[in-house]
Amino acid sequence: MGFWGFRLPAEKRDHFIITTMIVATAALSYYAMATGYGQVNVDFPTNGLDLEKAKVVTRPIFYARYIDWSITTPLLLLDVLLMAKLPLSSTAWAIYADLAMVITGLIGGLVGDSWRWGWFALGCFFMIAIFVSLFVDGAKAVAKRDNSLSSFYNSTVLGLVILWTAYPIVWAFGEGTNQISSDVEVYLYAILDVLAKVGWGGFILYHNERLTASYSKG
Ligand code: RET
Repeated sequence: MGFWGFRLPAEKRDHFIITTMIVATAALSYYAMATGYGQVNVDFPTNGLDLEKAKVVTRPIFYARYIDWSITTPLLLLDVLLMAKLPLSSTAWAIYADLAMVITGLIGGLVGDSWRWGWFALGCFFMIAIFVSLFVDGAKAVAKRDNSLSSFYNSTVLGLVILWTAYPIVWAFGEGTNQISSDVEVYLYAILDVLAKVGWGGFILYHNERLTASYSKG
């Protein structure tokens, strides 16, 4: 994909370069996980804060995934933020909230006791903050900048919201409560990653001409 991108004139390359970086990062992270790296075993009680008394379960936490997300999710956001061309402060806020969401999720996964739910709640707060920036500020900015792009922008943001919301659900049943095994969790995240990176990113690339034509307008 990246190679096609380099054959395009510079002003049409943005989404290709972003998607190449996303897919390359995912490949590195899956390579690490497939070869047994990028994971730690965490002991956590399934029924309370007290590690001494509770039933303790050991579960692998794939921290490589969070390193992957901390690089790829800001890039995915950039795909839509490019359309909105928000002021730098709003773009920086969305990216900050995104990193905070991933890092609080990682800490939550590593914390052994029920305090992990505090980290999870913070992660959800940041995810909602991103959605608000995209749906409220971003949507207004696109409508003002190039109204003909509005419905495309809104559907890509809606797709993002639906796909991203599935991640904390998998987290809650997997890392959070151990209701689903680590193997099933690996499959579910893999499906979501393919949809969010290749499916969603590919949809944006498919519309690259139209998007870059709009950017050159201002
Ligand atoms: C965590 C747990 C803490 C609360 C929330 C989470 C959200 C994660 C998301 C991940 C998205 C990843 C993508 C990867 C694709 O390449 C960290 C699971 C809200 C939204 C889109």
